[in-house]
Amino acid sequence: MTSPTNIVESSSIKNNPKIDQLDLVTLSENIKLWGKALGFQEVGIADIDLKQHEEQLQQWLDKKYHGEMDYMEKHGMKRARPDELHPGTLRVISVRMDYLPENASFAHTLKDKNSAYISRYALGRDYHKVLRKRLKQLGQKIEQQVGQLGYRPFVDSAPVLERPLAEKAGLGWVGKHSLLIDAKAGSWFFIGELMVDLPLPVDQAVDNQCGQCVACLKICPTQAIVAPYIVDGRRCISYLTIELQGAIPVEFRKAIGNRIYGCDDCQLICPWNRFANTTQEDDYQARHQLEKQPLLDLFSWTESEFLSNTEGSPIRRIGYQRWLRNIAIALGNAPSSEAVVAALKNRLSSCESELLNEHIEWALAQHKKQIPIVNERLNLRLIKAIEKGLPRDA
Ligand code: B12
Ligand code: SF4
Ligand code: SF4
Repeated sequence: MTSPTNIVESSSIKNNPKIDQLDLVTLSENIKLWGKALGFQEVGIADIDLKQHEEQLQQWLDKKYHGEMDYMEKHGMKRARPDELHPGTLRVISVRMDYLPENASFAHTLKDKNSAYISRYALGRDYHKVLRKRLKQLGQKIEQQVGQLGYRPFVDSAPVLERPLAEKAGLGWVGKHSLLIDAKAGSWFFIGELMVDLPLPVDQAVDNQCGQCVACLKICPTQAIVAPYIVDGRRCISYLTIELQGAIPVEFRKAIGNRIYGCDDCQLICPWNRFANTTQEDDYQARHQLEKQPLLDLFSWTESEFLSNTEGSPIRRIGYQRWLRNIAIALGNAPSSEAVVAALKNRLSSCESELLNEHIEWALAQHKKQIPIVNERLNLRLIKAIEKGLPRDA
């Protein structure tokens, strides 16, 4: 995988005595070993040339696919230029960390409309913290070997194009759902990067293996994958339930079903996830049985219960009102029962916020009109596919 060419290309580096004394091939092999010892399942190295992505990134922004995620355009083309983000960067070390918990209960929870479906990446500890800490440790380890090192860890929050970088580093290919896939591990993993000022040998990208498949485009409940490799963020349930601050557009509420935080459908239908391993990290195991909690139980949490039960979890950042907003939609999509209607009315009477009340009124109207969930046939198709293809996790 490693190409020993490309080792020293800039004159400032060539004249650097620190570099002359280093065996960069051995160092890169060691970096991969240290990364794996730190709990990363894969480690690869890429150069920082993302020019070919700049136009597509700009088109994506011009179409406003980022919606309210202002940070996406704020950094402009810096996102595609790691050396502008962290001056001196020559290589990006990309890492992968698997997060699929034991007993993912995908089909079980998607089927039971009285239960809440939470994206499986969000059931345990916030991954930003886990990855950043380990990446920092990797940076320190490299620094011990080479003396002074310029490095900076990035995980998600930073405005860098993580998937194109990971693809370059040989960690997998970007699938038509826009996520990175590894042929042996599927896509249930996070990625992170360590930018370094060392001219390490780079890895080679792997071939895209999506072929003629379009399963993810077809299964998406809100048609957010508007073309192969292009996701309109504003339509994605992950954006609607996690990123969007205000009201969730009515046109998407039925299709959201019981997904109260994120969505996994495009990954669940992907044939490459049949080969995925469960995580080795205790931190990503579900807390408080969040993989299958009844909606009514979650809706009854007080704000202090919400804060204590989501401590250290990525869920916490949406805050209590948006948490209730999302559950109200799922309750609007749940089978009608006295208990559901009573819980909604009870919250309405406490008048917590205009945002929440409007969603509760919408939910109550669904029970009055007995409006069925749109895309339910799609959902049943997905459940069948999970039960057949992912029996261990169903
Ligand atoms: C913003 C964001 C979102 C947004 C927008 C999603 C999106 N597809 O862009 C929302 C909130 C919707 C989202 C949802 C999710 N996200 Co998110 N998200 C990000 C974030 C912060 C930035 C992504 C980004 O840059 N988008 C902008 C577009 C322009 O970039 P892009 O899709 O990579 O586009 C490039 C290519 O597609 C290509 N391209 C564009 N057009 C075309 C056309 C052709 C023909 C070709 C070949 C290529 C091509 O060029 C583009 C520019 O380079 C990254 C972390 C990061 N910093 O990278 C995490 C990240 C992508 N998310 C992640 C996850 C886990 C998710 C969810 C699965 C969470 C969930 N379960 O709910 C969903 C999946 C939804 C989906 N199908 O994408 C992981 C993905 C891990 C993996 N295996 O790939 C990341 C990498 C976070 C991490 N550090 O692990 N996310
Ligand atoms: S996460 Fe869900 S809503 Fe978003 S693109 Fe994938 S299937 Fe569609
Ligand atoms: S479902 Fe099919 S098209 Fe979509 S990412 Fe997976 S292999 Fe590619």
